[in-house]
Amino acid sequence: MDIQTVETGPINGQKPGTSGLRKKTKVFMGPHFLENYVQSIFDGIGGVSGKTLIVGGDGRYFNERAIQVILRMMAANGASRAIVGQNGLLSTPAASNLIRKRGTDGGLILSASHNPGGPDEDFGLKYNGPNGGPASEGVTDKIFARTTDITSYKIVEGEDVDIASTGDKTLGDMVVEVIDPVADYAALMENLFDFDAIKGLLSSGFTISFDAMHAVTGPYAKAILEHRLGAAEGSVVNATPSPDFGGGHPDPNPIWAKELMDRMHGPDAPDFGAASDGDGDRNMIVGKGCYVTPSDSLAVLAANATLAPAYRDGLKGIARSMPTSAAVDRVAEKLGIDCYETPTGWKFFGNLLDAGRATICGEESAGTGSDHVREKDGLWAVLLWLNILAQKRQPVAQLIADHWTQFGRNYYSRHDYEAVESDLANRLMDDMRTKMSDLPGTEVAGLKVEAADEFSYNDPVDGSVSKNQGLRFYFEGGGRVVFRLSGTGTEGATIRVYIERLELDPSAMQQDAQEALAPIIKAAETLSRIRAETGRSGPDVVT
Ligand code: VG1
Ligand code: CO
Repeated sequence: MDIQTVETGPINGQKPGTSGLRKKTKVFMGPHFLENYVQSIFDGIGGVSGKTLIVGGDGRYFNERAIQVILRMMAANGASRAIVGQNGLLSTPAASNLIRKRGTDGGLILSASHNPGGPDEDFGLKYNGPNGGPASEGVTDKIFARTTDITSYKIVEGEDVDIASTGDKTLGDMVVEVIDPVADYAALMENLFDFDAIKGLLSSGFTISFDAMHAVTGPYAKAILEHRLGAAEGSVVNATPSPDFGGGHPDPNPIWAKELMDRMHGPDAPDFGAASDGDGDRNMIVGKGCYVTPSDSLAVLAANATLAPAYRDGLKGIARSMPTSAAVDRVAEKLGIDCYETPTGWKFFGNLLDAGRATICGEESAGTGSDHVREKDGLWAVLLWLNILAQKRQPVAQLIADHWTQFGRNYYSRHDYEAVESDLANRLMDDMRTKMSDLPGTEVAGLKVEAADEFSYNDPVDGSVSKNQGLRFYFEGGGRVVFRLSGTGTEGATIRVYIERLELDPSAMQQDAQEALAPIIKAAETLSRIRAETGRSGPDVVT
C-alpha cells in the first residue's frame, strides 16, 4: 500500500457549527480543504488506527468524490474497516443506527442537511461518536484545534473503491463493506412501531403523501411506507435522490415544501402529509388542511407516545431546545416527568439520552427523535404519528384541537432574516445584550417585560457549560421572544427570531398564528431594530 504524507498548512474557517462543518461546495472542493478537515477529525478523536467507521451521506453533489477521499485517508491512517452505504447514501438517522448496531468507533456523515446542494450550493461533513450522536462540544473543540495547527495529512494512492454494489471490498489493508442503506433502519422501525396497526389504517382508505424532496429519504420512505406498510404506490413523491435535490431546497417547512402544502390544502387532499429534509433527520407534518408546527408535533407525540409499542412503558423524560415552544413542558408536567431545556443542536441531547434521563427530544426546526438513535429522525416521527393515528382514528386537525383544549395552545412562529451582513448582525445582537438587564419591569411596544437573559446551559450529566446560546425576553402573560444567530449558514449571518405566546382560553385557539403573535412581533422589532437596520420589510422565511 502506497501511503503518502502530504504537507499542508492550516486553512481558516474550519470551525464546526451547530451540526458539523458546512461550506459552499466549491470551498470544500478547494485544495486540501476536505483532506485537512478529515485529518483533523482523525487526529481530534485520537487517531483511527484499528478502528471502524460508518461512512455515508445525503447524495448531494460531491458526496461520492468526498467518500473516495475519506476512504483513502482512513486506509492511510490505519483504519481496519469502513462500512459504507451503497452509492454513498445513508440518512443521518440510519448512520446513527448503524454506529450503534455495529458498535463502531463512530461515523462520518456527509451532508449540509436542509441547505441546497450543487456545485454552487452547500456541502458539509460531521463526525458522530460511538454513541451514534453528533460529537460533543469537547470533541469538536479538539477537531477545530487541530485544523489550526495541522502540518500534513495521510492518503493512499489507488483506484476508486466500487461502492455501487454491496459486499466487502479492500483498500490496502482496510476492508470496505458496502451495505444496503435501508435494511437495518427499516428493521429498527419495525421493532419500534405497530406495523400491523399502521397497515390496517392504510388499508382502511386513509391516504398519505410523503414528499422526500429529491433527497435521501426517498428510498427509505418507499421501502417502509409503500412496500412494507402498503401505502398506495405514488404516496411517496420526489423519491429519487438527486445531487442538487431537483434544484430545490430540501427544507421541510411551509415555504420550501410548498408543493406538499398546496396538495394538503387542495380539494383532493390526502388525510396525512409529511416531508423530510436533505439528510432525513427533519420532518414536517400536515393534516388535511392543517399544518402542525414542529413544537406542537413534539407535544402531541410526547402526550400519545405510549400508543406505540416502543414507548408503552412510558417516557423517562423529555428534552427540547430552548427556542422550541413550551407546549411539551405542560405535557411533561401532566405525565410527572422531567423536561430539560437545552441549547439548539442535537448534540446537546446526547448526554440526556445516554444517561436515560430523556426518551423523546425535539426542536422547533422540525427535528424530533427518541432514544432509539442519537440523531433526530424524520421518518421515525412520521411513523409515530401514523401509529398514534392508527389507534385514535381521528383526523389530524381534531387531534390537535383536542390537544390544545386539554393543554392550552402555544402560538408559535420563527422569523428568519437570511444573509444579513455579519458585522451588522453581530452589532444588533450586541446592542440587545447591552440593554437587556435594564428591561425587566419596563414596557416595550406596550408589553411589560418580566425577565430578560442570555441562555447558558449547564449540562446536568457532565457538568459542562455552554454560554451565549440565545437572547431571551419574557413578557407578562406568557409571551416570549428569543434571538439567536444561526450556526449552519454558509453566507453572511442568519438572524432567527422565535416568537411564542401561551393561550389558555379555549375560545381563542383557532386564530392565525401571525395575528395572534402580532403584539410580540412588534415588540421584537422594537427590541432588535432588525427591519430598521437591515432595511428589509420582513423576514425571508416564516415557519
Ligand atoms: C439549525 C436549527 C437547529 C438544528 C440544526 C441542524 O441550526 O435551528 O435546530 O439542530 O439546524 O439541523 P441553526 O444554528 O442554523 O439555527 V439539520 O437537519 O440542518 O442537520
Ligand atoms: Co437535517
